[in-house]
Amino acid sequence: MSQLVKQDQFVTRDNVKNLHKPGEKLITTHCCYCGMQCGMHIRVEEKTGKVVGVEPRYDWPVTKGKMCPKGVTAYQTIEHPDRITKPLIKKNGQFHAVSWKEALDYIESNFKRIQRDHGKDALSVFGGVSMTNEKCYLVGKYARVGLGTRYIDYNGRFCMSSAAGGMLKTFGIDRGMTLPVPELEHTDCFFLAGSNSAECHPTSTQWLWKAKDKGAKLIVADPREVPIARVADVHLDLKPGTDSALAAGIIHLLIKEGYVDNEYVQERCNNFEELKQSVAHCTPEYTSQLTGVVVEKLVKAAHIYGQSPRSVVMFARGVEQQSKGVHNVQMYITMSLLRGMVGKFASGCGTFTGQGNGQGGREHGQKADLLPGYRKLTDPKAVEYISGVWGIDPKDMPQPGVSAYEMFDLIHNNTIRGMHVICSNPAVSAPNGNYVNEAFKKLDFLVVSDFFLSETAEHADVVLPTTTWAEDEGTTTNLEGRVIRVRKVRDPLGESKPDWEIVSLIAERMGKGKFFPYQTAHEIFEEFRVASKGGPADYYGITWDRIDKEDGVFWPCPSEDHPGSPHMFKERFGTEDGKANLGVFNWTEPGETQSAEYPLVLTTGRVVFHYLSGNQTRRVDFLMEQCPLPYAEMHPELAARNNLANGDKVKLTTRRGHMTVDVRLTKTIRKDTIFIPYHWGKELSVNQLTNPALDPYSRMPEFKVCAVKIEKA
Ligand SMILES: Nc1nc2c(c(=O)[nH]1)N[C@H]1C(S)=C(S)[C@@H](COP(=O)(O)OP(=O)(O)OC[C@H]3O[C@@H](n4cnc5c(=O)[nH]c(N)nc54)[C@H](O)[C@@H]3O)O[C@H]1N2
Ligand SMILES: Nc1nc2c(c(=O)[nH]1)N[C@H]1C(S)=C(S)[C@@H](COP(=O)(O)OP(=O)(O)OC[C@H]3O[C@@H](n4cnc5c(=O)[nH]c(N)nc54)[C@H](O)[C@@H]3O)O[C@H]1N2
Ligand code: SF4
Ligand SMILES: [Mo]
Repeated sequence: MSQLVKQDQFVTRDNVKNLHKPGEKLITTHCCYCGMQCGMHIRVEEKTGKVVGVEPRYDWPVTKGKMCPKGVTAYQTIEHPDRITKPLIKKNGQFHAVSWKEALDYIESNFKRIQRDHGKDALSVFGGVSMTNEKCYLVGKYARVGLGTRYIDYNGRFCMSSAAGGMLKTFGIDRGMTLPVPELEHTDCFFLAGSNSAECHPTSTQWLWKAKDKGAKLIVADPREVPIARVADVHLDLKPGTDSALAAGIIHLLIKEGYVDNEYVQERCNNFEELKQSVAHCTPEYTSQLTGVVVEKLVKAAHIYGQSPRSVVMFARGVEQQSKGVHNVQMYITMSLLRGMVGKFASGCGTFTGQGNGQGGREHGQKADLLPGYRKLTDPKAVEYISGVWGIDPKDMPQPGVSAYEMFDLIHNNTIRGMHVICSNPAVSAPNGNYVNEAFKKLDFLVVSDFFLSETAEHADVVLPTTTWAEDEGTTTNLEGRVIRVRKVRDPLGESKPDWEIVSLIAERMGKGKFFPYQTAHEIFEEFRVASKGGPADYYGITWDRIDKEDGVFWPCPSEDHPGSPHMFKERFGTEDGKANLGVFNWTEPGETQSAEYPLVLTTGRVVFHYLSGNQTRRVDFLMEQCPLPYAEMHPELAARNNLANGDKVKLTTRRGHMTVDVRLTKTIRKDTIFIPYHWGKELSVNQLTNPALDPYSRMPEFKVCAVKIEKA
């Protein structure tokens, strides 16, 4: 993609105003895809009730009428002919449409059989966060109360877990950004690390352009010269897997050149002496050796960053999806703390939340060790409180389970026999794909809830048709921590049902119906407000009415008269002593390093035209015309050394698998690195190659670094 792309090409312009025609109504909602959660209206023909298009919402304060190519075409998935509209049961390798009663009977008998023969924990749930808060909350309750299993985890483990881990360790609370997005306009310097924001959060760039027009500086750390790096003051083209060393090198210079805000650090941070010692040897020369970034660029970046009165450090999956992801995040946050930025106007740091509800979805109990409100399952008080809200005996609350990838290990060793996948497509998106697909084949019984038949659903015994985001109402929490409203645009297509209703129906079949009495999503929101009350992610003061009146409400918001928290950490941090814990540098190599046999680095990620496993965007004609297939992005010199030309087929092999794709030449990537986007399945899935080395704290797999060899195919 990158070479062809010009800045801002991805964002709709002001001339699309007022797209709707007479006879259409506009329903105000948000895009279903990324964490920007762009404000939009869906256009519905009044006479027929048909969904006919979208119109950006100009008065939405975060995105101001801008949208990207995925968002403006998302409406085409709502009534798409590929939608699954009836439950499907697989018999003799073929799917057959059946009634809901038949599907539920089948699930009930198999779930009960598995639990009778192998115990409660033989069932598992694999969730996702393209769902509303109400659904995410209920999926957690479904696993623990409805099925009574400890094994639940979700696709956010592959997404936000290292950011969460780094924030928790440093700040004591994990809320994606410490400042609201519109304030970015008033920043003097952006340090973007491992974020391809022009392609992945395209509507965020408008704030950066505004700031740049006023003279703001931009530093980008990425092995590729991503679109936004082309307007950077410094592009730090580091070798994948070396972020902690890069941050340590910058920190070394900040300390040496006197750019540290000593008063702030003394008053508000722990560990400064330990940090200082740990980076004492990180001279520009040493840093350059580890990262591959030339000394001049390191020094220039440190001076620009150190001299800026207001700065923002933002990071994304490039630094987080590593077996050292948490440490990387700690080190980048530490850069922001040393400058005294966190808690101040137009300054601070944050992560670009990935999925639409990547923030809210990780707070309410889909994670193996968390209960709603970001409570810890290992904390007896939290278990007691949530048991009270749910009306169960605390003794019946299951223990913490294992992380998303580790659930596949438990399938391989026969601990897990049945799984319900809700809102995820791990057959494409989990690392070490061959192993993961073998696990799906091995399962005794697999249920998948989706509205399109995904590669994961192809393995299923039962597929349950869910509604899209436009056929139900509820809330999501955007990348800022702002809780917003998603509205119902039309009735469920065919016999599809919202996820909250589906898990309630199964819970009822498992004899737990009295814990799932809901008639509407709003009733679930009201319960979950109470469940979050007093927890770190406190939503108690947020109501749907307030969200409508106030353009969203930021958590924490402990009471209805509390204004919400657009800024975090103004006076104290969320740690016990109220101080932030600076990172202490500890260099370790990525899980896999280059060798004579595997001499190159493979990294993976996204293109602007597709979303995640591609199960939605691969069905939109316009997006497929723009980007039909994956490819291997590589430098012309690397290609020439391997006798490869643009468009040739290249075979890539790692210790776990191989694949063949087209070569795409570009000078915007390091000469030792290859990039492949991951939005396709089966033989086109780059996850056949990726390394499941996990971060010890967050259990995030190393999607961003592995060792690879290439040959002409
Ligand atoms: N178009 C589009 N937008 C999306 C999505 C999508 O699928 N498509 N998905 C959404 C989701 S869920 C997410 S999580 C976000 C992801 O948003 P991003 O994290 O911005 O996207 P990625 O492409 O995964 O990775 C970002 C960059 O990391 C760089 N990188 C690779 N290795 C390293 C490294 O070792 N260090 C550093 N510093 N950088 C490295 C890559 O070159 C890449 O440009 O996007 C969201 N928005
Ligand atoms: N190699 C590599 N792999 C990666 C990454 C990478 O950078 N490189 N990034 C990782 C990241 S950050 C992420 S977030 C994961 C995402 O990976 P996945 O979880 O697989 O992402 P999606 O494609 O969004 O899968 C969601 C599925 O649920 C369906 N769906 C959408 N909305 C709903 C809903 O409301 N209810 C239900 N029941 N179904 C719904 C969609 O049709 C789709 O099939 O991939 C990870 N995998
Ligand atoms: S994908 Fe993200 S940036 Fe694009 S329209 Fe949707 S929410 Fe906005
Ligand atoms: Mo993600």
